[in-house]
Amino acid sequence: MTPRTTIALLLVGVALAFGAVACGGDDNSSAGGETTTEATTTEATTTEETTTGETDGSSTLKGETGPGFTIEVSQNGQDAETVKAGTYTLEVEDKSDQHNFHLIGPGVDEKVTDVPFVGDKSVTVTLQKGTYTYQCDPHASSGMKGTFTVN
Ligand SMILES: [Cu+2]
Repeated sequence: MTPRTTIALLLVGVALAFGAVACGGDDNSSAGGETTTEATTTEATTTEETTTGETDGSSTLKGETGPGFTIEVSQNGQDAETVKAGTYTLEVEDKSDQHNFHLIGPGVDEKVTDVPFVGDKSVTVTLQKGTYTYQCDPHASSGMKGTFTVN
């Protein structure tokens, strides 16, 4: 991600340099300068969107299970305790082949990952008012679970 960001910044820098040169020239080249600026904006926006999608976002929930006997759900980097009703992208990071991620609640019974699975998996879930439980099925009885409230 860092190399990509660096390249994007370099491109912006080059584009700005060209723009400055164009603006410094005669009046006829000002249109070209504007075009360059627009292209730069588009690239910068694309980079931001990609970054935002990967890190947070109001309609994204993150789930994490393993590598130890821990499971959690967070929103915007904070432990999710109350969440607004709506449709979410649930991004689960399964860090162990001994645990899974299972979300249970009103209208939802979603085994996002299986026990042997290790890696990232995303699902779309629609959350309604009520209490949702996320758990690792083999270890839920040992406390490897949690809840959050949807209102
Ligand atoms: Cu487990």
